[in-house]
Amino acid sequence: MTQKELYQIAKDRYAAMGIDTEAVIEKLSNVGISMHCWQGDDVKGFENAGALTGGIQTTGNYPGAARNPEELMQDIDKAFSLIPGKKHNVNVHACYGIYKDGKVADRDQLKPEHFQPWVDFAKARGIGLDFNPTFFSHPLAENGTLTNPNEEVRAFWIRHGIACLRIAEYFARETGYPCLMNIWIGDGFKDTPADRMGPRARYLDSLDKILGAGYDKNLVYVTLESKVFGIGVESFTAGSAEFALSYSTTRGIVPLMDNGHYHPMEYVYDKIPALLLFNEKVALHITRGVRWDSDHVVRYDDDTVEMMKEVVRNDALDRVILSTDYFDASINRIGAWVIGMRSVQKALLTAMLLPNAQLKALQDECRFTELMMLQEESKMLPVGDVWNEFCSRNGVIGTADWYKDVAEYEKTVLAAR
Ligand code: RNT
Ligand code: ZN
Repeated sequence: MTQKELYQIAKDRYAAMGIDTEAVIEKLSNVGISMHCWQGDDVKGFENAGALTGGIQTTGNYPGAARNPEELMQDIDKAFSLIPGKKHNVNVHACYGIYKDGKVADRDQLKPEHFQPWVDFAKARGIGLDFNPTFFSHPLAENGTLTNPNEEVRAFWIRHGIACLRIAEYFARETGYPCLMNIWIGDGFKDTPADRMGPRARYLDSLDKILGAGYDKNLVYVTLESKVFGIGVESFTAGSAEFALSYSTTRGIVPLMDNGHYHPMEYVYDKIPALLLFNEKVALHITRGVRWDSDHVVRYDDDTVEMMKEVVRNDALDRVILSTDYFDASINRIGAWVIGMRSVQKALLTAMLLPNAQLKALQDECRFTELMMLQEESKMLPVGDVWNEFCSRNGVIGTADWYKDVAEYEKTVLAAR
């Protein structure tokens, strides 16, 4: 049977359940996901800053990592050519500034001009850019950034935050798409602190000073990402969930949840609807933690599907900002991007192809056996045939054959690095 014939059968089966696959394909084609640039080079950036710090870690040394802006952009293009959907943003970190004369500007001296090649890249592809100040991998980050007890050091990082707001505004102005600027710091302590409030009070003050510099709220969505712990900061992190959520709620900025940043039995999918009741927008870093916040490549697993179900069935596609955040240096990095992005899309598709109204009604009518039955039986529906059709309409290969392209690219481009 051809793919078209398989799709036709799937379409009829879904139609019998009241689900319009044509409308779903159209809807999914319009969902943009912000793809993180840092999978391509293991979060190294272009500053030659040395080791990755801040309690995050990449493992593996698969050959072919991007070594400079040209290679990274070429690899992003390759990945995008295998990811269906209209327009996905690229999410850039401040340590990915591009210096024409080779002279790296320090973090508090960053200017829009250092990111002009990213703007050119985005404009040429008609996509948007998101941004992140980089509060790690820097000599002055050793004893904390926005929580640092040394006022001079803390002021340096505040200046960095403000410099990044200007770059985020520049991104939005130039590309025509709003720019999400996410604040995350790895500040914390390896061992039991003597003062848990002081660092948080300084963090709060630093954030107030950054936001106090002012920015165009129509252009930039500032988000704040919480975290439970990091490598080397196991006992305390300043930006805990309570801190970050209270801060974002009281300051009117957007909370960002990374699903690797909670205790293992805490689920971000359960938190999404709770936050949607109190926030106009909610942002996600979609990742996969294996035993800890390991930032493994996102897969089409229960966690991802459950998160996307909350977005879809609460009709919140325009309120939940989706971005990926993982880094695996042990496999082909373009493959890693494509697998992760497609997994999020497969999860979205699965959620869109569920009889959501019927499932909700069963819950409200307390028909819990039927609810469980239908939830389970729905898992056997031919999602894959709709996926293949969605991909081919978007000009990419739906089946495993897409990997041939990556293998070829590895042989012809990556092997020469
Ligand atoms: C770290 C956070 C953060 C980073 C990026 C590189 O635990 O998830 O979002 O991954 O800023
Ligand atoms: Zn994150």
